[in-house]
Amino acid sequence: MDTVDVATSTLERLSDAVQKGQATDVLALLGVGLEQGISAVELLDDGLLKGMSLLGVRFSNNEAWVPEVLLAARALNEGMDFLKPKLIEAGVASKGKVVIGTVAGDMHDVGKNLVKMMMEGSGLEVIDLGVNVPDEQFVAAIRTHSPDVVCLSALLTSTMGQMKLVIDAIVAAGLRDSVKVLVGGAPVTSQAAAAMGADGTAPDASSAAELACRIIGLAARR
Ligand code: B1M
Repeated sequence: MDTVDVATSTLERLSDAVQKGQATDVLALLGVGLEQGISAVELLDDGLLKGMSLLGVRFSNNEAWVPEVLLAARALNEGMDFLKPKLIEAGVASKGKVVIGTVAGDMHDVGKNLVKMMMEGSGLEVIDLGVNVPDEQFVAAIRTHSPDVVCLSALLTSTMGQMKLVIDAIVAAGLRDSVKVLVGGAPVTSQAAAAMGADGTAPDASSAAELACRIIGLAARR
């Protein structure tokens, strides 16, 4: 096998291990991939995320079920944690502060974790409130941390409406002028973001990081 074939084989095995929820194999293959000279971004995009995307199609077609998807998400999150130091340059001073969370009723965290990682990679300090975060917890976090930006994530059509409730709660608390609000996740469109009163949205993790940096008035690191 030549070098390209070796890399392709590792990426395919990585995608496969994510789909099967085999966290130990995922970590081992990431180590192998790095040794083979595959970049962390490639391992993320063409291995880990490709696996979740393929499983997502099977999930949509009722060919995969919640327990399998949960295991895959756990393997994916462990893999992302492993790659984090490679994706984030060490010693970057904070250029701004972000509070991020998945809104109430929604347990999806893979995309949110990726947005967090990309933002950290852009030199932002990120306070992660986790998943299923109630409105009042976002409001309390704004009071406690005084972030520049709050990022709301939602993956379900049914929880997208919850984002507006968070923004309404921020307005009601008299904090709306002190913070920018970005929203994102698969069902969120620019029109929906504008209608709920957000300052913006981004379709993926890197553009979310760029947007946050831009909104804070910084040039996102490339
Ligand atoms: Co769920 N799920 N899920 N699920 N799940 C989806 C989202 C779904 C599209 C699958 C489908 O049926 N086709 C569907 C939603 C349909 C809809 O409402 N439109 C769905 C459903 C229905 C459900 C349940 C209701 C299923 C059930 O129980 N019957 C249930 C709901 C639970 C709940 O939240 N209350 C459920 C449960 C689960 C699991 C727990 C099993 C698991 C989540 C585990 C976890 O996250 N720890 C899960 C998963 C993994 C998925 C799929 C397969 C993959 C999601 C994912 O991780 N994608 C998903 C199908 C799919 O997406 N193809 C599906 C990878 C991730 C990197 O992408 O999250 O889109 P994503 O994030 C992107 C962008 O959206 C964006 O950047 C990220 C990176 O580029 N982004 C932001 C995200 N947040 C952002 C915030 C920003 C900016 C950008 O702020 C500024």
